[in-house]
Amino acid sequence: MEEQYHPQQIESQTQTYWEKSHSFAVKEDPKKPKFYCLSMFPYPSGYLHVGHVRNYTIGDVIARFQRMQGMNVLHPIGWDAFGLPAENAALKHQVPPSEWTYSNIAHMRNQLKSLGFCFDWDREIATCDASYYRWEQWLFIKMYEKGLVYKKDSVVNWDPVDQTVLANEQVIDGKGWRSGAKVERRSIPQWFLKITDYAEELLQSLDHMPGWPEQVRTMQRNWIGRSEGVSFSFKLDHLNGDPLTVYTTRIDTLMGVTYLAIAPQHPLVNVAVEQNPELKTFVEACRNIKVAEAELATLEKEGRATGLYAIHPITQEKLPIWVANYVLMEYGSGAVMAVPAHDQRDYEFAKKYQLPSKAVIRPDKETQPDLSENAYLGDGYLFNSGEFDNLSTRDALTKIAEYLENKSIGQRQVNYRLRDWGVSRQRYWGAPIPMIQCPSCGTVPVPEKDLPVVLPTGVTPSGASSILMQMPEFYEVNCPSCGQKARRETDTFDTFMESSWYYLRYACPDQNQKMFDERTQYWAPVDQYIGGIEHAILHLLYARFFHKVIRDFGLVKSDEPFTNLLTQGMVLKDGSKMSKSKGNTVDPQTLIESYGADTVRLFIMFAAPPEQSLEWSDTGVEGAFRFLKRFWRLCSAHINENGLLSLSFADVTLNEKQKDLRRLTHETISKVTDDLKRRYTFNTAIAAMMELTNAVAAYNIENETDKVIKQEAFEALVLMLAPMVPHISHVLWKAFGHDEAVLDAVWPTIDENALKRDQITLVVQVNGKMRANLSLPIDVTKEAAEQAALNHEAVIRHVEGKTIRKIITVGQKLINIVVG
Ligand code: ANZ
Ligand code: ZN
Repeated sequence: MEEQYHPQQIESQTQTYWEKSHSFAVKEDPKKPKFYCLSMFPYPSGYLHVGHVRNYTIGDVIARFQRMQGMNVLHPIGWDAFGLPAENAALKHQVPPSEWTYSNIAHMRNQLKSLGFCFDWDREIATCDASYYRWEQWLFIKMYEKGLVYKKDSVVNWDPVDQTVLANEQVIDGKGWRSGAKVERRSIPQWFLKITDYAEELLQSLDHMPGWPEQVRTMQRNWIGRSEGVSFSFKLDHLNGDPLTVYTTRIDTLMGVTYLAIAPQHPLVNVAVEQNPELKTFVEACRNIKVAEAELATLEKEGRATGLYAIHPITQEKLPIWVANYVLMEYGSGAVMAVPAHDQRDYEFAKKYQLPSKAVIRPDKETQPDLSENAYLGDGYLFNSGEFDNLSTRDALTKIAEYLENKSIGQRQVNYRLRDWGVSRQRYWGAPIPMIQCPSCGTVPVPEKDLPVVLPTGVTPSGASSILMQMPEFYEVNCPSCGQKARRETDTFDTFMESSWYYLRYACPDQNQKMFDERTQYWAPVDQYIGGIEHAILHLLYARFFHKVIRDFGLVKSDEPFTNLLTQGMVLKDGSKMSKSKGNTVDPQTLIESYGADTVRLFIMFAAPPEQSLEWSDTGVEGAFRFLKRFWRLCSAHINENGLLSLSFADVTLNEKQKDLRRLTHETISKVTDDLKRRYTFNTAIAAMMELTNAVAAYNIENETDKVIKQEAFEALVLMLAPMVPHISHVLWKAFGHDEAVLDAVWPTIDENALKRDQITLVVQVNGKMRANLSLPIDVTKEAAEQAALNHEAVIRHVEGKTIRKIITVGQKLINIVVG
């Protein structure tokens, strides 16, 4: 056989074989255990980047390994094909977004194939196909009927020059990306999904997801942000309007309230503004700035007195009401009871505007809280609190809540930081929202028989705003209910909608009568999901939400979509993230062309464990290439020199050298199996295989049995390398005389007999310094081992003339002789 390694030839030959034999197609088989392995699908931007290659290589290795373990493996791929970049590219190059998208898909599909990924291409989906999004529209209508969908006014970024709504990423320094005009905030009606109905379950399930990294679960917990508190009201002084409701998690500080703060959008502000033009200016300025929750703590606190007062429910004291920029309208009731002594934001605000502060919690019953620099946030005991004095903060939380509940002033309440999911986008390149607005009937969902609402393709945008709004042939419809002239919704879905259920559709992509069928029951849930940490919150939370909704519609049985989650680390170059703007990207295509896909795959899996960041290294790539070249040469030389032998050891007695190589072979199988199955430390698996390769290379053949033993090691290596470097393994496996393809071969089994040792290696130290290595029978006694150590000439030299004070023996590993 050929002695030189020719990756291009090997890879194209192997890929042709896979294609012809339809090797990656998978069928449901109830007799076989299933394994669903999924890497997050890509956005078809045009070219694969190294991050993609890492993502799909990890998934491919797991899928191939599980297949060799006898599992029925589903390993699909598709395209997250809607989204803004297609519209931007369309504007720039004057091509329809659909054309741009599908030609990118065609190119990237070839790139994926050239990397040898074992995707079942029969199941490929593109979310911009009407055959895909029709079921999303169907589900949305089902959710609408169930009360999980509603319409509400919500703020968008409005570009006054381009007369269009901008996505957040199109707003640069507060200005429109194309027009440069100052972006305004406008409130327009938009569709929302009631994810908050599932907040509690989404939170609770996190406790029962051992296959997810703790870090991701924590991020999701924080995002859901459950808090337990009290909601209660303050009567207003001299005003007979509604009382002012606040939400607090620290009702124990009730007696320390010195003012109230309300959000600039709070309805009560409108009352105050009427008499106060200066206040009006302030409030309007605040309303033009969107404050993200993360900024609240560091935000420069601003506020104005409203001139209104409220009455403290217990002391009946008059408290001023302020408008403050650090209070969010969207959380709790949009109003807070301010306690400068015990809340840091209130502390800073009170300091700035010289509002009074009253301490009511002290660390113990003698010490005053230190308020010189910061609020006192800790636990302790109440004081200055009348009948509640001396209660611990813990007890006070219950006692005061009960007090307010008994007087019907307030009630305990659970709040979530999680907001409902706004899914409307004023964009063209997305799935149309299947709704119709009729002047007489109001909102009417598109009837099921009229689905899908197909997005018109083949059109090229001429300006920044959505083409749909300029297409009467799209939006002029008759009301499905009364037949009158009505208007179709021109907003499209947030693209997170498509990625929230695609993993279920891979099970039955050709089903055109319903969303899912019994094949979905067979494959769901995903056993192993792989993707970037940047999706830790939104994508994964939305998919979990959809899964539970779909379960409640009776379409799947499991409670969660992804049993195990692996979040892959970033690919870095010279210590920083690869990016076009930094000019430090690596093009996978060039690497494949010069080294072959197997080298790229091997380097990526060897350079770092999957969850850590991977530092790109050209010498590392070279090293991977050299290893494959050498491995090929060793295998071909072995076959050319020795021919093929049958691997049988039944009636031969092995010598020590032979036993050693067999032991190493089977120890390596054991280690690699564990690394690939349980630990996902592919790098250490590869290191172990490289060590075994070195041992085989150094092994001299002296008789027929040596040949067999060497071949056993080679064949085990070919099988174990197959998930990582499937092309070279495919060809070598055939060369070792096997009829079946390596991807269908059975993973090597461990021969327990080969692992047994009849010798141990003992390290002998004198005063902690290594002096000798002893090879002794495994059943040697402690005394005999110590005697053998003392008899060793190197030991004698260091012990001579000295007194032996102590001999310390550590298992069958080490003997330390202490002399003085
Ligand atoms: C009084 C108080 C005293 C508070 C104290 C804290 C410490 P979590 O735990 O995140 O739910 N808050 C309530 N609604 C708010 C809003 N719309 N915008 C900004 N802040 C708001 O936070 C609840 C706490 O955040 C509440 O408890 C309230 O301040 C504030 F020593 O009430 B606290
Ligand atoms: Zn109607």
